[in-house]
Amino acid sequence: MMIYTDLLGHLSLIDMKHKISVIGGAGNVGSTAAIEIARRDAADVVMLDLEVVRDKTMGKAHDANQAGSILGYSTVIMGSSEYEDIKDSDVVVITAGLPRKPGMSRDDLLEINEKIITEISTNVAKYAPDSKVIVVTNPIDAMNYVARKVTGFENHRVIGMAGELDTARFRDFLSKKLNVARKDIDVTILGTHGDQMVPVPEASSVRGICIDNLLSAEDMEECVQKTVSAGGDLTRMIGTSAWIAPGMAIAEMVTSIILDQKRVFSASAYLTGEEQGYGGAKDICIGVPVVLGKDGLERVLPINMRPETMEKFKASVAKEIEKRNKLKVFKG
Ligand code: TXD
Repeated sequence: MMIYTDLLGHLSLIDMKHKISVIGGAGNVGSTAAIEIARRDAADVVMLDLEVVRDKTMGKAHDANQAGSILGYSTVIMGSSEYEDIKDSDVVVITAGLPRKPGMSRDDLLEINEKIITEISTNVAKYAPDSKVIVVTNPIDAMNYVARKVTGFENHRVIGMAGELDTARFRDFLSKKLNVARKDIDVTILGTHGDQMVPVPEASSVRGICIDNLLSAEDMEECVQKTVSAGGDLTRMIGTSAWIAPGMAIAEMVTSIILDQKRVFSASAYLTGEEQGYGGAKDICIGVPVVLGKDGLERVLPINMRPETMEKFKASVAKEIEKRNKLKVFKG
């Protein structure tokens, strides 16, 4: 909303709503993100999915609009299977693709999801050429790389969501160990979204008190291990990958961009080798702390890792390079 006064001095409100499109919008993560974005009343939402699930997409959009009567939001949520409908989107969120089934690793999805992300990115570049893109599909860092290459968008306009989910899980486990509120715990997680993610104790605190002062090394290691295995554990329990916390994480990132909040997230970014503190890692997308504002990914924050953390980060980078090398978009 923007307030302005007319010539007679009357105050008026102009609706300055933004537009967000969610590709894969009929799926678990996409529809949850769409509803949470809608609830914030700052943007209209297009949920786009395949023609074959058009009825399901439309039905979910109607359901979300009807929830607005109860919750009081006036956002319009539109179901669609036509790319013309994503025109003029401020942010396009890509959640389309296969999720993990129990026993699968995120990397098992590489080949099939690369095809899907390639097709979608081509359409995003055509129909929403000025948008920022948030990629969510797994394996996330590699899919973020594909989206950046195929759209041809600048680095700051293509961002991957995973770290915000991993940090949420880490905060939950730490909160139980420390018996303090989750929201008073700040953590950073670097590296690939997967077994080689790198929770960073030296960049984790309870209201600024370094976590090392509050937790034994064994308890910290237990929380780290639970965080690393959390996605797989939930997939086993639910039968598919989680969607509630992922949907909320997406909505937080979208909100920071459209309202120019400049909030800091652990997120997947394309590194050029110039970023300070990341050992010169380049030509990959990987999790680092970033500032999200109206231009998308406005800055990668520099970090000073302990030697043992740097070792883990380098191993994570090596793993991501392996994955990138398998991508069609990289091999050409
Ligand atoms: O932290 C993270 N990044 C993640 C990522 C957290 C949770 C889930 N993560 C990944 O998101 C998961 O491994 C999958 O790769 C995606 C989507 O997971 P979701 O649980 O939402 O999967 P669903 O429910 O199967 O939804 C996928 C939707 C479904 O409606 C398909 O019809 C649609 O994607 N789909 C497509 N839409 C448009 N265009 C194409 N080509 C397409 N292919 C599938």
